[in-house]
Amino acid sequence: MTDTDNQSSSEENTVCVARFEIHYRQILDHNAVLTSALPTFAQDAGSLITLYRMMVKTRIFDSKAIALQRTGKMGTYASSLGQEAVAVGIGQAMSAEDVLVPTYREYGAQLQRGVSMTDLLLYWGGDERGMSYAQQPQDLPISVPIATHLPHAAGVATAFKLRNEPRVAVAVLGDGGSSKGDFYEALNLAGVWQLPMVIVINNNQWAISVPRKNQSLAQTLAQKAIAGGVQGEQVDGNDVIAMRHCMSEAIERARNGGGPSVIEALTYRMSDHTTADDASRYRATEEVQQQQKYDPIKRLHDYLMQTGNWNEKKDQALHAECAVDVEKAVQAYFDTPPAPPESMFDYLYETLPDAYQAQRAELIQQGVSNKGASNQGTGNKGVSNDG
Ligand SMILES: Cc1ncc(C[n+]2csc(CCOP(=O)(O)OP(=O)(O)O)c2C)c(N)n1
Ligand SMILES: [Mg+2]
Repeated sequence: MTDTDNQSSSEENTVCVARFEIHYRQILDHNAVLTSALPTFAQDAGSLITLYRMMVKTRIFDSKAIALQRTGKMGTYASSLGQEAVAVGIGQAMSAEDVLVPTYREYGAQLQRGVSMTDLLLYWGGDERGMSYAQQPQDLPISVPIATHLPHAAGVATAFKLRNEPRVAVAVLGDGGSSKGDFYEALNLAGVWQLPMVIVINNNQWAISVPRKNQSLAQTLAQKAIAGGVQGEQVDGNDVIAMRHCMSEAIERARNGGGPSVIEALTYRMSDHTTADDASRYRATEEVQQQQKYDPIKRLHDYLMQTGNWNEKKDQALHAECAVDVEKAVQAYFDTPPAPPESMFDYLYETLPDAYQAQRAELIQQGVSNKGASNQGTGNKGVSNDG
C-alpha cells in the first residue's frame, strides 16, 4: 500500500446504510402515575386486579419457599422478589397453547399457566417430577444452565412454523444470559427463519455478583435484537401493565406471521441470587433500598387504591387467601413420597442410552431403590419414610 492509497482511504466518504432506534415503554410510573394511555385490556379494572392478585400470590409463594430452604425442608431456591411483574405480564399475555421456555425466576408466569406451587417446591426439593407439570405438560422445565434453553425455544418455534400451528414459544433469560453464544444463535435463527418466538431478557441488573455495567458495553440489551434483524424494545419491567401490553403485542405479532421480538424488561433482583448467595458481600444496601421504591406490587396496589378499585379489606383477604393456598401446596409437597433414586435417569432421554440403563439397573440392584431411598431423592423435606 502506498502513501497515496492511505490518503485516499482516510478521505473516503462513508454513507449511512442503516439506522436503528430502541424505544422504552412505561404506562404506570413508580409513583403510580399514568405516563401513557391505558391499553384496552387495562381499562377493565378486573384485568388489573387479576395482575395484582397474581403478583401477590407469587410473592407469598416466594417468601414461603425461602423459609422452607432456611429451615432445611427444601434445597437451594432462586427468589423472584421484586421481579413479579415481568413473569406475571408474560403469563397473562400468553395463550394456553403457547410454550413457555423459562429460566428459574418465572414463577409468576408458570403459576398462571397451571404449573402448581407443589410442582415448583418438588423441583427445588430435588424431585424432577416437579418439572413434568401435570397441567401444563408442553411447557419446558426450568433451565438452570444459562441460555442453553434459547436454542430449544428456537426448535419449539421451528416446529410450530413447520406444522403451521398458530402458537408462540416464549423464552426468558437474564441479562447475564444475553452475553452467551446460545442466545445469539437462537436470535439469529429466529430472525432469519422468522420464527414465532419472543425472547424476554429479564434484566434484573445483576448476574450473581456481576453488575449490568460489567456485563455488556451495549447501551441497551434490547438492541442486541438488531443484529438478528429482529424487533427489539425496552420496557419498565416493574410496570406490570406495560409488561403485559408489550408482551401481548409481541406474542400476537409472532402468532400472525410478523416475526420474533426481543423484549428487555428492566427490573431489579431484590433478593440474593439464590439462597446459596449473600449479596451483601458485593452490593450496597443503599442500592437495594433505592430500588424498593420501584416495587411493582406497591405500584399497582397504589394505582388500584387511587382509582377506587381496591381497599385494605380486600387486600388483607387476598393475602390471607394466598397464604392458605401456599400452605396447602406445602402440605402436598411434604406428603409426596420421595422419588426413587433411579428416577434421576428418567427425565433426560426419550430412550435411555445403554450405559445409563446399566447404571440404573445397578442402582436398583444395590437395594437403594424405593424403600431405602431416605429423603435424599426429594431433598431434605423432613418427610418420614419407613424404608
Ligand atoms: C451455562 C451456565 N454457566 C454458568 C452458570 C452459573 N450461573 C448461574 S446463575 C448465573 C448468572 C445468571 O445471571 P442472569 O442471566 O442475569 O440471570 P439472573 O440470575 O440474574 O436471573 C451463572 C453464571 C450456569 N448456571 N449455567
Ligand atoms: Mg440478571
